[in-house]
Amino acid sequence: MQQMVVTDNAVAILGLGVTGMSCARYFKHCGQSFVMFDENPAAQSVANFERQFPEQKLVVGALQEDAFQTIVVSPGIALDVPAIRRASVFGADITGDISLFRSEASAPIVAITGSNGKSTVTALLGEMAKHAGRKVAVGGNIGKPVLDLLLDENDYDLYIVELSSYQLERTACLAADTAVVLNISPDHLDRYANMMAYHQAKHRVHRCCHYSVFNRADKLTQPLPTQDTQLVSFGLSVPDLKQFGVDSTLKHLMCGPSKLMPVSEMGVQGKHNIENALAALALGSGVGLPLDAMLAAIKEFKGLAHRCQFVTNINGVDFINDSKGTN
Ligand code: UMA
Repeated sequence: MQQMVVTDNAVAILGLGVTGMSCARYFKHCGQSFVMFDENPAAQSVANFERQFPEQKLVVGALQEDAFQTIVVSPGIALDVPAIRRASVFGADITGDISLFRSEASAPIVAITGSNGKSTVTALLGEMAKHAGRKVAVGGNIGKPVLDLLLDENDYDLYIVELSSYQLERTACLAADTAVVLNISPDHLDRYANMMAYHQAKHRVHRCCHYSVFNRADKLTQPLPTQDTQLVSFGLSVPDLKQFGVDSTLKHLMCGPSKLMPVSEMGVQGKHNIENALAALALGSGVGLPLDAMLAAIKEFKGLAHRCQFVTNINGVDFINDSKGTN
């Protein structure tokens, strides 16, 4: 990994959660000192930080807004709080871990966002890439912070990252090789002024992207076409040439006029999972995954625990565990 571009010591990290800790590991690796801020850290997090970074300062409290050139803000912290706004006026670069990752990552990036299903599509695409023999790293909002992927010893040739609107809103230019907004429904409206602001945050995933995927049934997912971007759609309808969909009886996954596999052979069932599989096929095609490897993964994939997970059927009623789903 290359060295960080920041040359002076004026770096702050806001938020001592998993993102903040991954930023701390990253800066330490780069030989960059920093100050960590958290308004209300867990006692265990403070102990971990002090043990792992005894030479770095931890401030429990608000940001000193005029003291830093670069401020890396954890996703759970809103950007419109007064201290961050004032720091921006003082000329600080307000950023997030995804921007740092973008500037260092040398392998192609597939970026997945949406209101629902993003963890499932991220995990399924990861399985497809493994089936294809790729050295793939999977992370982001799904769990493992992206900067930790850079610090892994592995020589990855593909990154698959799930991104939340919080992460995207502080990422200047993602320039993913392939990206998707799976669907958009009202979410996180405690953090956004209105749906438009949430929509705009999600669509940052397409900035400078080479191959953008969208959901034909959800117009809000469609990016504005640009000259350099190839647009590919997926949806529960009969697809046009080179698009992904199903036949009119919903019995086969299709690419254009070609039947890919019977829906009945999928490892997970339900219309939402057909959509997830089609989205993953479209994304995988964008980074050159072979069709046979992708279909093999769809057959084997059993879904994620606690996400639309079939539990049992009692007296004809299906019981589904979706306790980890966003909505
Ligand atoms: N904090 C402050 N001031 C604040 C708010 C928080 O100091 O105003 C501090 C807290 O005291 C805490 C730290 O910030 O110590 C937590 O930071 P964080 O909320 O950014 O959480 P992380 O632990 O860094 O986890 C984040 C994501 N969390 C959120 O976006 C809220 C995780 O997504 C993600 O897995 C992780 O980074 C790695 O990328 C979770 C999530 O709920 C699963 N995401 C939402 C979703 O999926 O809908 C967006």
